[in-house]
Amino acid sequence: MDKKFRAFFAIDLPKELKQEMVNVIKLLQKKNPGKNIVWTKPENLHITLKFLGNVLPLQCEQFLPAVEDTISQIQKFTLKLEKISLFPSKRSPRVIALLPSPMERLVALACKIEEQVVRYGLQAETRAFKPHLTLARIKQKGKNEFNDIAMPPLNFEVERLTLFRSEITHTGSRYEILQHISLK
Ligand code: 3AM
Repeated sequence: MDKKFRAFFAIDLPKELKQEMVNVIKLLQKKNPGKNIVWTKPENLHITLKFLGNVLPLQCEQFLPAVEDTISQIQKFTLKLEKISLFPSKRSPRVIALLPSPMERLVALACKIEEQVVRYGLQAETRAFKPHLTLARIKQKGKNEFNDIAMPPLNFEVERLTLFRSEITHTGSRYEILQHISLK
């Protein structure tokens, strides 16, 4: 039997948008130097829809056609990235993220994916799904002052989802594209 690997479904960002995000990250870095902040590498910028955990190649072969069938019936849509948000709280943030809207579209996509993958033995998420684009993780515990920036709203067309393989290395996560799934 082949070895399990870590995988997740996400919305990858178009190249041009990644460049815009690099500019946003640079502005944020300038306003928030130091502080033990690990900024997301441009190639890793994504919006997670469903973290699958460790999956077998055989499981992937089984759920992928089912996910493709469902997702290919959903219309493409425009996503707006405009608001910077801090998780879990403003006073003691651990994650700096951008909130995409309309969130309902992403929640619907995540539900559709989950409906299919649980049929093939994967776990349903117990926590509420809050769509976000992680810009950085703050490694410092406790109260952290965060300086926000004004940013122009960035729009992009969501035309496909991506199944990523994720590997944790000593220099951070490394993501490999396994499959794109186009929306209608
Ligand atoms: O979209 P972001 O970067 O916030 O935090 C992990 C990352 O989310 C998340 O899956 C994305 C790709 O690695 N993740 C990692 N482990 C997870 C878990 N056990 C998880 N999400 C839910 N449960």
